[in-house]
Amino acid sequence: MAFASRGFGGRSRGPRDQRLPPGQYDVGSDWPVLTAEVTPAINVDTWSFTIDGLVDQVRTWSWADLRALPESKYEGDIHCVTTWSKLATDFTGVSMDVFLDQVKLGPSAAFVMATSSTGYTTNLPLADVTGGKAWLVWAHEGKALSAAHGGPVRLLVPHLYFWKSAKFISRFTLLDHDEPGFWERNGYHDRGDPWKEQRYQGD
Ligand SMILES: Nc1nc2c(c(=O)[nH]1)N[C@H]1C(S)=C(S)[C@@H](COP(=O)(O)O)O[C@H]1N2
Ligand SMILES: [Mo]
Repeated sequence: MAFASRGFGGRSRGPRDQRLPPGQYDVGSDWPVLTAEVTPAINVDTWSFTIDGLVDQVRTWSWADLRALPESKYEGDIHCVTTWSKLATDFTGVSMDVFLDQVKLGPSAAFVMATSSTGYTTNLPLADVTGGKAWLVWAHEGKALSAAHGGPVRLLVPHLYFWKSAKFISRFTLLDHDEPGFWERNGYHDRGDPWKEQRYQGD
């Protein structure tokens, strides 16, 4: 019998996939939806993204402004704190560096609060959204990002747990201090590095 050679239960005895951070499993081709709020209907004609706070001039981009910026792609993995990881996926958008280069950051700017049009917030050190580590994305695996997954445009910060990737992104506020966002006030870790298993406060 075929399964006899693989051991009981048919579970793979192969080495653990090196792309999986500790405590994570591979969801395969699925992409679970996790939203703590009602999914809003946002259309590209009214969507906008603003950077404010510790900047010389507040700046707002429309959908047309966004699409006129240089595109780039993230090809790699994403990790949700609820233990699923999605491996070898891809997103298309604009690097956060491109937006931040277009505003003059105040010298004391060190953190950002990302805010969604729904009111969802999540905090990030500036260093986690610069240097090619964060994007505003509108497409996943070549298709328009669905509303359930934060479309038309979401934040993507794939090196941190996925609650940092705010769906329906509308605003980045530059701060000189760290402030907890929605899940961070409700017990999640302040930074959320999956490789350090920073799931909850105190991890
Ligand atoms: N605006 C908004 N963004 C959000 C959330 C949310 O509830 N609202 N949930 C976060 C959490 S906890 C996760 S795990 C991911 C889930 O994204 P997905 O539903 O596309 O998998 O979105 C994050 N971004
Ligand atoms: Mo999550």
